[in-house]
Parts: sequence; structure tokens; C-alpha cells
Amino acid sequence: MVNTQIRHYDAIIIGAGFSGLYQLHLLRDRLKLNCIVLEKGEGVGGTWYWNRYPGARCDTESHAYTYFFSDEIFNEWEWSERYPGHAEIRKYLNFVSEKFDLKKDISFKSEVIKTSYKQNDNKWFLETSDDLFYSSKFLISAVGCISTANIPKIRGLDKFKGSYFHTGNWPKNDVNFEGKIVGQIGTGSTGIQAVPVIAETAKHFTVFQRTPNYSVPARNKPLSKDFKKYVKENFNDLRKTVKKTPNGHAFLISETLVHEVDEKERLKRYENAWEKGGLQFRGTFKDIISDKRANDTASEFIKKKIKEIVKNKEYAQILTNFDHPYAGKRPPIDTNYFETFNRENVHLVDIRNDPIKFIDEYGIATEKNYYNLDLIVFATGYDAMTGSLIKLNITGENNLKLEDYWKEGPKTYLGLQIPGFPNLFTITGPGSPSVLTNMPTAIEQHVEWVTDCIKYMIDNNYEKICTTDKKSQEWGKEVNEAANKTLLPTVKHSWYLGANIPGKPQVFMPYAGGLPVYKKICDHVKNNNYDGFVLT
Ligand code: N01
Repeated sequence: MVNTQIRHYDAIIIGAGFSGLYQLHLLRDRLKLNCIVLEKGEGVGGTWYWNRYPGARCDTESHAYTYFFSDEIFNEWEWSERYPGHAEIRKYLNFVSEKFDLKKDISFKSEVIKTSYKQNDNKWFLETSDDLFYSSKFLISAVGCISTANIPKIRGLDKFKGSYFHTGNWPKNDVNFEGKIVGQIGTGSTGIQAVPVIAETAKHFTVFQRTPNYSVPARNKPLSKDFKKYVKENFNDLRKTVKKTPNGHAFLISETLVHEVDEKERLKRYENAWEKGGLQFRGTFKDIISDKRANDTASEFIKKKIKEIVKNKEYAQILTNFDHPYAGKRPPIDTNYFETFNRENVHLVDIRNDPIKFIDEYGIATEKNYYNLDLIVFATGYDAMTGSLIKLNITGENNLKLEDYWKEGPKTYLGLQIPGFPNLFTITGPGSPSVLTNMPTAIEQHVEWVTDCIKYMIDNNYEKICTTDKKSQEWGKEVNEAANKTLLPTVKHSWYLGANIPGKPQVFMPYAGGLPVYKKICDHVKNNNYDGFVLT
């Protein structure tokens, strides 16, 4: 029987990943609000609860992919590898949850299916998949930016007799590839991590690539005792660094422009960065992301490296036939990705030249060939940034549906609030730096801003906060201007633009001006009585 009793809270938080956990801690333990987190999964972790695919690991180095708000957590936790794997991140978030006794206020297996604002009550009403009803004054979405998996609509997939999985909804019990003929569609950051691991046990493995992707070696390794000691002893400096770099990482971006050094010096710097590995390759020169000529030098360097690694000339050509600048899409890092194409059991198909036509009971048909398969891996990305918010089925003031309001692309002020949706805050929402940064750093800034804002409202007896259409239009212009100073909007198929989802409006979604600039803007708004928001 459906229990229609409504459970009331001061604040409801949706999602128990990095954002939701920290938001719960601050609202409950600092502001003493009565809160609950509604979480679809059976445990904490957010994106890392679902991303358990082979090779799933964070691209941010572990000493930066962490909460910085608590010295205690930082001192008590120790990462084991240069880049944390998915299981270790879940362990970390469980450790944090236990430390602050968070789980008692999280309702697991509660997917929010309907969210409506009732004007007369100035309250949000929510309905969950477990047939429960909730209401609250404040609603905080902490649903993540890349959590709505996208399986492309390929004709015949429903007829396929083997198994298929999307990397972002990976089964909890490991998938066994041994002796299997496997196909993988998609070679983004995820696909590039999965390929080398799947190839180790699959009998035969076909990778279907549409767009080649630049990748730089991750050079993952277990952390030495000395490095762990260094991290503990330099916590304050690391915290300062992640807060002052544009991407929120613990590495600095060079101040040197590509053409300020001669070719010999340039190659030396790229070579060092390649050997060191990791996302910091893009920080080798200041203008890699902003100047096409500078970018070409990085692109050529990576191309040459790939051609040196991949022995099969045809594959090397397919893997380097780039149509976009390096780091114009989110740049992946890898462990033996290109080397994997030297294995005898691995085959590469260029589906730009030989597109997939359909899937049937036994495999994938391209225009020119047919591939028998036992198992298909979809590493095909996400309906990023807006998908998970729209899925909450949100109705705001005057029965305004979020889906309709965002028909031509997301409109927000600072990526924090949407006009017409009062008292709803969106952690790392579209229009904020989010996916262009190390996520936990961006998350901490947002969660703290939202907490300060709610505190200000309580202290000053305000009941309602909402931004305006005008403000969201102005912010939209700033987001575009910041993007246009980079090469990012020149990439036509990027998920930053929503171009990976057929029919999705194409608007550059994240704020590319860097975290410190963004934080300064948010602080200015806060210090001026939340200028740009209407408080009543
Ligand atoms: O998804 P993607 P992802 N037919 O959208 C292809 C984060 N992340 O899951 O490029 C054939 O980047 C598509 O081809 P194309 C990170 O922010 C973080 O890899 O559109 N192919 C592409 O190759 C990342 O950017 C970590 O031509 C199709 C691939 O599928 C974000 O998640 C680790 C297709 C999708 O690539 C998403 O990465 C991993 C179709 N119909 C990921 N549709 C960390 O370490 C799509 N493709 C934190």
C-alpha cells in the first residue's frame, strides 16, 4: 500500500556523492537543520557508486581528489595509488560518512521521480520510487554532472542475444570477459580506461571508434611512503594550490607561451610532461587551450608518440586522425591504451568510415562488415550536466517545467540557481566551472556558498530566494565569453555543448573562466547581500 504521509524536512538533498555528503554535513551539523539525503543507489559514492567498469579510476591525482574542508579527514585517510580506483573512492566516501555519522540521514534506494514547488506553501514536494513523499523548504540537487548514461539508439539492440552494459551502470558483480568475443563502442575517457583491461581476458576484442582521442600516459603507481609523508606534511600548501589553480588541481599551469621557447626546448618540455604523465600535460604551456597554433604543437607531439607506439600502420592512422584540438574535449589519460592495439586479440574499427548500421541477435553490422559478439560494452558517455536534473521531473513556480524552461539550453545564475525555481540550489549546475575542474574542489566551493546563503536567509528571516531571467541571461553571456577565450567551443561533437545527445540544444554549459575567478564572483554576490537574487 502506498504511504501518502509526507515527511517534512528543512532541507532535502538529492544524491549521496561528494556533493551530497558534504552538504548534509554542513546543513545538519553546522546549521542544525533537519535534513535528509535521497539517494537512488544502495550506498554512498554518487558517480563512483555506478562507475565500476574495468579500469575505472579517477584522472585526478589522489592527493587532490579529496575533501579539503577537514584536517581530520585528510590526516586520517591515506590513498594507496597515484590515481584512486573506483573501489577506493567508495571506501573513502564510506569512511567520511562514518566519520560524520551521515548514513543515518540518507535514504538509500530512493530515486526521486517527481519534484514540485508549491507556491502557497513555499515548499518543495518530492515523490520517490519507493512510494514515499517528502517536503522541504530548501532543496539541494547534488546529482552530479555526468550521471545519466547514454546508450545510443542503434536499431536492433533489443534483439541482441548476448549481454550489454553501459560503463556508467556497471553491474556490482564483476563481468567476466574470459573466453568471450567482446565489442566496445566509445573511446572517451571511460573507453580508454576500459580497453586495456578488457583486452587482457577477452578472447577477441573489437573497439568501435568514431572519433580518435588524444591521450597521455597516466603513469599510475602505488604511492611511496615518502610521498604519503609529503602529502600529510604539506596539506595546507596543497589546499592553497587547489584553490588557486584555474582547474582546481594540485599542479600549476606554466606561465610560458609555446612560441616563447625554441623547438628543442619545447620538445624537451613535452617529453618531460609525457614521462611524468597525467592531466598536467595540458599545463606544459599557458596557451595550449587558448591558441590553435600553440595547441597544434601539443597535438603533433602526441600524434607522433601514438605512431611510435602502435605498430599496425592502419590502426595508428585511425587513432591519430584527429578532428579537434588537444584538450578541446575532456582529455583522457591512460594506462597502456595505445599499446593494447598491438595485441593479437584486439581489432580496431573506424566507424567514421564504416558506420554502424544495426545490431542483431549475434552482433554488430557496419556498412561494410559484420562482427559476431558475445558482449557489448557501451562507453558512450552521458546526457551530461542537464540530464540528471531534468530526470528529477521538476516543476517550479507557475507550473513551469524545468524541461520546458531549458528547451533551448540551460539557464542559470552562476550555475547555482534557476529562475522560477525558488529555494532550489544546484551543486555544480550548468554555468559553473564543475566538469572543467577537479570536481571535489568545485563541490566544496558550491556547498559552502549554499550553506552561507541558507544561513543568511535564516539569520535575516528570509523565506524565499530566487534569481531572475535577466540575471541568468547576463550570466549566460559571461559563460559564452569565457568559453570563447578558449578552443573548447570549436569542438563540434563535444558533450560540453550537449552535442553528443541527438536533439539536445547546443549551448556551451560549463564556466571556463577558472575556479578562482568564479569564486571571486560568487563571493562578491554573497558580500553584497546576494545581489542578483530576490530575497523575500
Ligand atoms: O564519455 P564521452 P565518457 N556511435 O562522451 C562515443 C568523465 N570521466 O564516459 O567522440 C558511436 O567522453 C563517442 O564518440 P564521439 C570525464 O569528464 C572521468 O568516456 O562522439 N560512438 C566517444 O568516443 C569524461 O569526459 C573520469 O565521436 C558513440 C564515446 O562514445 C566524461 O566522464 C573517468 C556514439 C563517449 O565519450 C565522459 O566520458 C572517466 C554513437 N552513437 C570519465 N555515441 C575520471 O577520471 C557516443 N559515442 C574522473
